[in-house]
Amino acid sequence: MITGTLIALDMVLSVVAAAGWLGAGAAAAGGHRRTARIAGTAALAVTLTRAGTVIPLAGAGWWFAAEKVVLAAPLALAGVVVAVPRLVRPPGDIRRATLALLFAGYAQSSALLVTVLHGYPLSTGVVLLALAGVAAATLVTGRLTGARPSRAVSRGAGVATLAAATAGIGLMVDAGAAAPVHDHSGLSAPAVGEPTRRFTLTAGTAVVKAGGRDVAAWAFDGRVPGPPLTATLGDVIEVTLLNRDIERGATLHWHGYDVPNSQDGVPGVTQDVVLPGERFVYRFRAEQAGTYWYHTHAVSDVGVRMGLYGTLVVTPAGSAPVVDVVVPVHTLGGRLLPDPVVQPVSVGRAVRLRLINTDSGTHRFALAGTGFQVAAIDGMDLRGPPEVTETAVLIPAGGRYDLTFNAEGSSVGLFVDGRIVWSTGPVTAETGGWTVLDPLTYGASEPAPWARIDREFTLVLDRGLDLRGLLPRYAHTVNGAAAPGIADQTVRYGEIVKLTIVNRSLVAHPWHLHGHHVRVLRRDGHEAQGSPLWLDSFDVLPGQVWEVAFRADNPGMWANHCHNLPHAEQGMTLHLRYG
Ligand SMILES: [Cu+2]
Repeated sequence: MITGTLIALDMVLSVVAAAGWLGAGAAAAGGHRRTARIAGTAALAVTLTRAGTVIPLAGAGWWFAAEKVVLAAPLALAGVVVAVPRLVRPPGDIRRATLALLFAGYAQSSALLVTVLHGYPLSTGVVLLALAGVAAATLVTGRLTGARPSRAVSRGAGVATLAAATAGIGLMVDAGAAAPVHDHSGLSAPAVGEPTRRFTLTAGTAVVKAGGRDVAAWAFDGRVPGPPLTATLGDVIEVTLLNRDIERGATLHWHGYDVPNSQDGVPGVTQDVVLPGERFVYRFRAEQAGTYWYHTHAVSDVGVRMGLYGTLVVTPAGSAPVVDVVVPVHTLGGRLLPDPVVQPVSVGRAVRLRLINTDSGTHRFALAGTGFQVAAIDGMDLRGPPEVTETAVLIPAGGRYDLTFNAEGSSVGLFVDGRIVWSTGPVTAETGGWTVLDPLTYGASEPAPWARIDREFTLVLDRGLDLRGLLPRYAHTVNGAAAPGIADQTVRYGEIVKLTIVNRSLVAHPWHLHGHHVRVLRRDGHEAQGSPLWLDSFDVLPGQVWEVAFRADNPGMWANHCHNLPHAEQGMTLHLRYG
């Protein structure tokens, strides 16, 4: 069973176990002997069954099971030890079993809350809070049911509960006090020479057509996507951003383009947000050929979704002529863009489809009517890509795939999630059952350009309660913390840095490091076997562990975040800084 399924299954089992124990306790309190025994026995069975999920989870990685082994298992065991005698030999009056059964329920629930609200890593504070919760609930129940222990025990337990709760809260607040403060005042744009490609993009509110309907949008130059930017390798690109009336501000981030830090377009980190009436000039040299895109990084979850994005394609000088088709896929006002296009291509012409996913979730692309090669991923050419047919590709949020083929007599059609978006003529195809390409086993391998790792970081992705703001929020977390409270990752120039990214949540997280392409080393412990993969956006699915590495060769302060942009805005953002 895959780890993601185990995580979900274990969650279901713990909910059922907690509900079973609490239900048994409630039934006992009501004097329902039979119901109490049935519910209690079922809860016992489910509690013990969890060994079958927790042990393999621990085997898949300590991150997946730490709090289950350290806290949930002992608590569950304590519940079983206390409750089982009351189930095996129930007292004459079943109401006298209430406290024992409820104790087992509190123990289960408390551990479940730790998994749901806190996750990894487990801290002493959280353990103390969990224990205090169980003790307090048991004491209160004891009082209410009259099964109360002696006054001394009760007073002692009360004091212990209070102390544990205080210590727990204290430790959590303390952990939150280390929030980093970013200073980006020292960064400036490097001189890169005279611009050879000049563009101006004006951000503003607009009404645009999507799927034949008028949709309220935020747009560059009144269109979604914004104007396509193209350049030749070696050009100096200069883009002036004007904000006409986007009240919440705008910037330009060059997704996947490893620009100097000062040009990266992250408000509060590399520049100030560009407010209505203001402007910002970006300038950088086109040093990477390939398929990229630009988008606002100000309130990015809203701004990008509303339409503040466009494409950036850089081609090598003198490259062979091809039919070059850029397909940025986006969901605007519930409608999938682009509208379907029919573009006849004469026989013998080479075609390059540049597929770009500008949404926050994964899209499935399928090319019907021809064999094709995946020539590049995230702007980087693949090595020795073989031709495939009837194969779909999954492109994560922010990711790009370049598909190439030679036009022959028959029509070719590109489908996105089963809907045609581009074709050379009439095409019908059922692509839903096609195999999905795994880029880790596609193309010809090549050893990594380094033989050492200088520094390692682990990022455990999860959900958790964030208490640092004015209002508590259920954040998307990294290592148990949410932005801006996640510690910076500090590297030195020239180091080879390895990131291990672990997803212990129930949803996919498309990971995106700014300013660098990372090379995929391993996924779930298996070596990447195909062409070297240099990615800037990759889906870390529930239960997956990705090991990637990069050379720290682009100094500055870089965002490192989930590209499901609502996740990023709800905490899943940290920073890589050069020290
Ligand atoms: Cu995410």
